[in-house]
Amino acid sequence: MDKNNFSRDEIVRILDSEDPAVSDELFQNARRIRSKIQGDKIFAYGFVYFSTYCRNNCNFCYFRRDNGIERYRKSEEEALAYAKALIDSGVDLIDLTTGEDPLYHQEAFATFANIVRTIKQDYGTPVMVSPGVVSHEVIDKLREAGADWYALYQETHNRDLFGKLRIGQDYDERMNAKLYARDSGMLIEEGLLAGVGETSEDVADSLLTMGEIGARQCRVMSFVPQEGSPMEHSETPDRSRELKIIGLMRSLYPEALIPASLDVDGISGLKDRIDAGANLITSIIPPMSGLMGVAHSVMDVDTGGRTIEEASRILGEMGLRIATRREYIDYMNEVLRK
Ligand code: SAM
Ligand code: MD0
Ligand code: SF4
Repeated sequence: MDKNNFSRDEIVRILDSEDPAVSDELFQNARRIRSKIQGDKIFAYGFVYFSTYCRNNCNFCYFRRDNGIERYRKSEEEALAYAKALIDSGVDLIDLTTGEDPLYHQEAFATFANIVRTIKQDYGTPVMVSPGVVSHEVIDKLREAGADWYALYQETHNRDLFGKLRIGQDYDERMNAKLYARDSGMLIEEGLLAGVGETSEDVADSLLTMGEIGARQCRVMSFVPQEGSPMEHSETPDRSRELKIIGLMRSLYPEALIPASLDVDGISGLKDRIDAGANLITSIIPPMSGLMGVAHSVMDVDTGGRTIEEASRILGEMGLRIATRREYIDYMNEVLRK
């Protein structure tokens, strides 16, 4: 088996195999690759979901427009205070996320840009923006304000399935926003959802597409059913699938950032994802902030489970540690941007 260059058929075979020896070998190889590239370092991102308003109606999402939930918009001061607390706790980057909230793309765009600029310039910390699909002009301004990364997940690269998940949204418009950001010099993150009706062939196509479009961060999250959404009663998938996808991503893209998202299973899901080959912890959230996660909007947030301290403790038991911000910045500039 050629370890770093799986064909579509091999990917499908690994995904479909029920032999534990196949996943063990995949994960071992993934850990070996990670450790060769970055030793005992694991990166960590702070997550600030500063507006939960959204104009879209994604079938899987708690924050979809038609869900009658309580929503918030945080002010510039509040968002910056959360970001600062996360930075002081030791995260390597701040991920500024919103629902597709037109207010922050138009009238209140200055607020968004100010938050990015302050974190980047005054706090000396890299920034990822996850605002959904925005115009090229907004992407330009976010980049000029200092955003290093644009995160926008297709969820699947099967257009029919995309249409069933991201109701009323245009596949190409979403993809093109991402490609525009890449071409204008930003790093991009691509992502897929596991357990939303995709086939193993669809997953293989997503994995290969991530490489073709030059995504430097590649994510998979297991679907978690959301109250009040059309997929509320769909089942959450067995995590073995997400873990194998993480292992495959690491094998295919040795240098990529591959998240272990605390959003799916909280802090208790960290170890398995790191063992599968992830090299980045995402969704570190300031405790008692009233901020939300995405897939598990509240799990572990207020009790302090999603903190650097907790993550460090778990990594320590595995002989790993959180990378310093300097180490992250060097990795971004010397490995990912090369
Ligand atoms: N609104 C922006 C967007 O959709 O691009 C930014 C928000 S981004 C944090 C939302 C991402 O969270 C989705 O792209 C999806 O991958 C993930 N997500 C949302 N609902 C989820 C669920 N129920 N289970 C797992 N992941 C979910
Ligand atoms: C996470 N909840 O990292 C966040 C989110 C958005 N860029 C990321 C899905 O798990
Ligand atoms: Fe809105 Fe993003 Fe949720 Fe879709 S995934 S409903 S765009 S917040």
